[in-house]
Amino acid sequence: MKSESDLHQSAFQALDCFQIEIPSWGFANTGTRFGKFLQSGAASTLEEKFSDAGQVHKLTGVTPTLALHVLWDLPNGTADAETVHSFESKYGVAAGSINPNLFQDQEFKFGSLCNPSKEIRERAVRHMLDSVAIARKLGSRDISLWLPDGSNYPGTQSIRRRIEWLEEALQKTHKKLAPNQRLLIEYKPFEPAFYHTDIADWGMASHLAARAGPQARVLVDTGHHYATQNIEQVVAWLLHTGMLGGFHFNDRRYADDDLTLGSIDPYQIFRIFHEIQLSGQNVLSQIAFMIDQSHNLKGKMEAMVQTVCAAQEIYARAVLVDREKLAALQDACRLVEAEECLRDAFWTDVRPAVRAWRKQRGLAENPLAALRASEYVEQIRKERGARNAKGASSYA
Ligand code: LRH
Ligand code: MN
Repeated sequence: MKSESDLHQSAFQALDCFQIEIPSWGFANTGTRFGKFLQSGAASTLEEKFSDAGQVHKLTGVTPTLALHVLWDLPNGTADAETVHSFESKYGVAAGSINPNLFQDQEFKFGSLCNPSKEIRERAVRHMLDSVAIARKLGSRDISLWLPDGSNYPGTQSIRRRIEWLEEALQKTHKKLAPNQRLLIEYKPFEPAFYHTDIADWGMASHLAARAGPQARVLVDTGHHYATQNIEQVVAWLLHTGMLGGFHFNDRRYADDDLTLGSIDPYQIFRIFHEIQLSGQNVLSQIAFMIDQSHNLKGKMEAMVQTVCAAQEIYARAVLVDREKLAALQDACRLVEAEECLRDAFWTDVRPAVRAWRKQRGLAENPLAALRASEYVEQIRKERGARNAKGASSYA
């Protein structure tokens, strides 16, 4: 059995290869259908989003990439590549996953890749191919697709024909991928559609990824599950079948609430990280850790730094599980001892170890306190306040 210091040593090593991608839209003024509470320091230009991401990476050392949403961040498509490269070198953060926007154009009212109109489907596929071309130009590995497509009333759309159109569209997209690129398929059970959603669960996403081609994988957004669903079991199956491509981490009390990771159920994220640890370190490079949150009330910079720190701490705890001992107790059906073996790690306060890891890497031991001391938030409030008071141009 591993000694205390061995376990801590493994937490240190684990933290060395822990990285998490942050979303550009996490810095923007976002809201719910009932409205937006504008923050004077919110980012709305791509440069401001890179600046904020650069600050988070400077403080935490583990967020080297920024997820971009095509129509929100790259309205000129591949023509924006030079601008992106200049921001990458200026702010020390690289463009990460490229997220197509197939959910805001009026013509996608009855669907995009699944729309009954062949013409509209072709326009949606073109947006997918543009997104692949942008990712190639920026050197991004992942094209991360979420589709709102679905319907609101029984009988109003053909679920079967939409599956065929989707398979066709994803195969066309997969054909355009460069050898190092991946197509991540994100599922969601409902919203904005409230009768059927075309990619509603992991099984559908897994089938579509397998049918699209060998570089397609499934993306698990932790907020995209029914409240009663066992998410770590879904993760175990996707790891077992080799179809897990990555995560959108957030937390929720009810549905797709996009709250900050670990704020409601930190044990949930711990159980997911534990399943990943059971697959060993070599799968890590194949699993994209990304944050997908909407900071409607919390200060956006604070919420992002808080989230990254929480993810590090919960990840380090999952690494502490004595998996050898646990496997023996599980197979011996020593239930309480097995449960206590898992919970011991969860209840271990790793914060001193994580602070020590940060100190050893020349990083702020307490990034949230360092953010406050930096007065970065005050600075961006001054710079952006007047503009933001007028309300933002695009959704994020
Ligand atoms: C959909 C989603 C998707 C993003 C969006 C911002 O709910 O999770 O990943 O495109 O949020
Ligand atoms: Mn998501």
